[in-house]
Amino acid sequence: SVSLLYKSKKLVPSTSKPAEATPAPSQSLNNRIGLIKGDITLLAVDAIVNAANNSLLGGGGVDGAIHRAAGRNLYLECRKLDGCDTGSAKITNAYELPCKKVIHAVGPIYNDRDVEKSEEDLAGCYTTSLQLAVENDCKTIAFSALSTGVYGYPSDDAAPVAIQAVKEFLEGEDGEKLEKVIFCTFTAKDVDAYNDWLPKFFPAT
Ligand code: AR6
Repeated sequence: SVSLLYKSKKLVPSTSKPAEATPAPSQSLNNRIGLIKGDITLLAVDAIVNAANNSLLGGGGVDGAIHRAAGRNLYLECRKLDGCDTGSAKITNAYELPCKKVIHAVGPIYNDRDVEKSEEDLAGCYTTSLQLAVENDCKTIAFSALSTGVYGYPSDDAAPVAIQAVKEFLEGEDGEKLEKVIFCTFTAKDVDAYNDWLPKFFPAT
């Protein structure tokens, strides 16, 4: 099952303002961020973001789960993509998954001697994925916690990089084209990290 963990307190506009008033950007942003815990392969959003590797040919963790649930046609499409650079992403169809598209992002293998490069590559995954979503008319997108499994990125360091990149995108030129960005966590350490960091970037005023 998939449980909803984070929901902005401000779901409806304050009655103290006229109904036609445009909500402040920071206020409307809150309603467009979600946190859940569960299996990303079950989500019927427009796009889910896979934690892939440079080959894009599958692997363990969430990548394995996505390929198993999507079926062999996903593998066959991925074979045509010629891999993907670290810090970037490519998009495919979703086949037997309930979502419409799969975005395969290649997070960095965490390097504690070059944290800046790890941060840059991780942020690049989120920004590229959001851009691909917009270009493909995907309005709802769910991210797995990229790099925080096999690739060793500490959850408490990865979460603020992910949240900051998403916030910047939502505030940017194409941000309004996205209705909902969901962080899909799977383990307690990631749930804890997002519960700590989300209110700092998206305060529920
Ligand atoms: N739904 C959502 N999240 C999941 C699921 C799931 N079904 N299964 C695991 N996670 P990882 P990485 C979480 O290791 O660190 C693969 O072999 C997991 O708890 O899947 O980016 C690839 O092919 C963790 O928080 O990806 C690459 O070679 C998060 O997904 C390599 O691992 C990411 O963990 C990528 O490593």
